[in-house]
Amino acid sequence: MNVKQILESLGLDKHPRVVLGRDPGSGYAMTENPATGEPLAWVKLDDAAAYEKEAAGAVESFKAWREVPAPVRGQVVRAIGDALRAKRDALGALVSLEVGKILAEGVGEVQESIDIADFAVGLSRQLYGMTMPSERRRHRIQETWHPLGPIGVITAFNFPNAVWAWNAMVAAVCGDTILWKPSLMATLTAIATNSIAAQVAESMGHPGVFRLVIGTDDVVGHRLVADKRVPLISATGSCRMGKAVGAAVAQRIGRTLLELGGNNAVIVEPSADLDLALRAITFSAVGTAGQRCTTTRRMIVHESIADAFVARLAAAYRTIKIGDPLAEGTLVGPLVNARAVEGYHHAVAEAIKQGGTLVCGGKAAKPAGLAGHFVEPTIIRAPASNRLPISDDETFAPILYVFTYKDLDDAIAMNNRVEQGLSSAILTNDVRSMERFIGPAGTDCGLAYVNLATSGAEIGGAFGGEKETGGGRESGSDSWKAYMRRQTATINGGRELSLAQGIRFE
Ligand code: UN1
Repeated sequence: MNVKQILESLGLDKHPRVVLGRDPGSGYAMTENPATGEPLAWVKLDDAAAYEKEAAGAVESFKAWREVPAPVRGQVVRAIGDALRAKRDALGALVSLEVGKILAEGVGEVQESIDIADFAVGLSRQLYGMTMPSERRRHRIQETWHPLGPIGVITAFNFPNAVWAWNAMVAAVCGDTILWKPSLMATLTAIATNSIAAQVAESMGHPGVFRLVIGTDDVVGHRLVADKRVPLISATGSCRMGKAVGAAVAQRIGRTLLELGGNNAVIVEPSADLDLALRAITFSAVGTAGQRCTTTRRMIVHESIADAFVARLAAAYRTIKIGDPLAEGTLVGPLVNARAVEGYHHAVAEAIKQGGTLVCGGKAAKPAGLAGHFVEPTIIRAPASNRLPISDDETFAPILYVFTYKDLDDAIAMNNRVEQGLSSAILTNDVRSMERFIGPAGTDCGLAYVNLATSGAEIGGAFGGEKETGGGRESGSDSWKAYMRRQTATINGGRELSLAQGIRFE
């Protein structure tokens, strides 16, 4: 599909807030094709009044939606899943076009949204509460999970479809309405995605459940975060952004669900299947051009195998095809914009200044005919001291820092040394090492992988991390509880008043 076909297949060429081919001036944001550096479209921004209209609308729609039985809400989500299935390839291509991930990953991302829709359909019949025995005769206690309210969902550019779905599909079956503020770098994907969900819901008699607010932080972001009508803000992005959002929402005693930066490491043991390790680490380190929160950024490899393994990894890196994300055979597309390329160059220069050795990569890439934001996947070895301060930062680019270890405890300490706590992995065939790594004194991250690398979670588990990653859990397992309010009801089925704790009040 070419650009025109992709936009047309999703109705974006006719969408009232999208302008193609000319800059309409102020009040619009340009979204760029990162592979060419050229504008794709201009998207109308919401002003304060437009925000207010959507926020007030989300409150109104919530009043009706919360009383729709959860399994019926599940049927709406089922139909949205089907609509996403029907549009999967087109939406996946749009994701590739707008944020530069390769087509297989763009389509994979929409598949992730379909998967969470399926999960949410089942969940709609399983919003279980507990009952517990009362200490009083003929009394009983039950917990019920009720819809929470309009949910603010703030998403980053790198998963412009799936991270919305993790939140929106689950929140919708929980009876919440969704106010989505997407990244300004991925507005077309957001418009296409939200339109699909909103149209399906509306056609089934439930207008206004899925809403989109597009705007700058000053106009839309700050309003959403400060909005007392929005009891939960679920935000994905940098640790810096999350600290600001967390503080602002805490000011009004609102709830947050934060999924922030990662600085994910893999430990490679001498016992590991190194062929498997090579493929797993390459995918996690260079996939999505290093722009996943789960990207492998650090490799901690046993000193006895380090030289040979790094050489093999570098040889694999040199064969990676960098280029048009929509073209078959490409494994690495562009970074999202020119600023990301600056961040890459800065990190590479700092690492070298700090005593790191460039093993491969380190430069901008220039695939034929494309003037976009391409860089070479890069491996940098830390000095023997294992000190490389730049590796403490999350640079959203395909840079892998290599450290060595002698003793597994030291490797685990290195894994845990950073401020972030999202994902981690060990490649080993030694059960004791595995158990140590995933045990209570092992990795401190929310996600732990064995004989896989750090990216590519399935939707069924709870996704998120500790420390500066924010502590939130999204997607599967019991993450749904974040989107509901718990009521503990005590019911007296008898004729007597008896007080808890045996208190007599006569
Ligand atoms: C993200 O980068 O914000 O585990 C999410 C993964 C994907 C999700 C990444 N399923 O890599």
